[in-house]
Amino acid sequence: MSAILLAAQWFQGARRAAWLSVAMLVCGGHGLAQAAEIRLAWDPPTNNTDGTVLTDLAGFKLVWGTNSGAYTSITNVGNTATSTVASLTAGTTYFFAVRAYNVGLAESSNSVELAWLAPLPLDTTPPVIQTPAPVTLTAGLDDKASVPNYLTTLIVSDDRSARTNLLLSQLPIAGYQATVGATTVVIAATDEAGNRAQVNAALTILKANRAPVVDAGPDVSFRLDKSGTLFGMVTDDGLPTGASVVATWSKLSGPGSVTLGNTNAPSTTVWASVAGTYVLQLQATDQLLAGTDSVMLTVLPRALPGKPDKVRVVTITPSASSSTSTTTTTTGTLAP
Ligand SMILES: [Ca+2]
Ligand SMILES: [Ca+2]
Repeated sequence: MSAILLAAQWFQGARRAAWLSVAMLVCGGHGLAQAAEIRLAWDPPTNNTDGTVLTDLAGFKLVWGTNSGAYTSITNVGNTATSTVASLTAGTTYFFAVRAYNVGLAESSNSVELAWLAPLPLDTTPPVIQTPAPVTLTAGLDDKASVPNYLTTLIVSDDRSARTNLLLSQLPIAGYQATVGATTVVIAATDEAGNRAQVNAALTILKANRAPVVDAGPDVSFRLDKSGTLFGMVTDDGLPTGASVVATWSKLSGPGSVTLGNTNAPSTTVWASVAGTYVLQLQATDQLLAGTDSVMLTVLPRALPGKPDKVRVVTITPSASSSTSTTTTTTGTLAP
């Protein structure tokens, strides 16, 4: 509320003009949303323009408009020095003046003009935030992922405050390393009047796919005429979801060919075509990533029968042509 002193030039009939002070009391209100009203008051004149005492004051007329000096509205308020103008548009500047008239309906000139900006109602409406679409990220091998910055693309508005004047925030903040699982990101906006709104954005962080873990088992040794057993092992994290893990044996090096009972079974029987040292690789893939390990085969020569003891004479039968009988002992070795 404020009191403003105005000066008005006062005319009445042929009497001399006189200056008088007019007090205009201003009170802005806003009983309705986006509407305002003003209560005006002024000091009645006491003299005519010629300096004589004003004795036949009959009333006042209040004029106003939205352009200075161009009054489009007028109200005869009668012989009272106050008036209220309602239903003014909030946020609009109005210009008011008042003039007096006497019983002869002679009017003074307008008082000094009063400019008044109809105040807007208090802002009690918080900003409106559009909830961001759910976001799904894949974690790194540390099972963490960086929280995105939601604020740069946030769709938010307010009835009064410009977007650039809104105070925006998000928690966890952008760049925070969130762990695998579901995370709720709270996004808030506060307007210039302090009204706050918030929404929850859904952030899902998926565990990273890891390659199958492959163990080709202990080195194997067997003879050529026998078989060996590979004790490989494959494990996987089950990702990608639904993908089957396929294991495959292959020969990396070795002098001959290798035959496996099942080339896709981590544990299986193995034969070799020739003796020697072989390196076999077991690889397993989950369709996206693969793991490998190798095992050494030592294929020993075929086992041979042990050689007989030395030859010895058991009996000697004289030949028909021989006339004498002789006893001898002979030794030898069998070829391996
Ligand atoms: Ca607001
Ligand atoms: Ca995997």
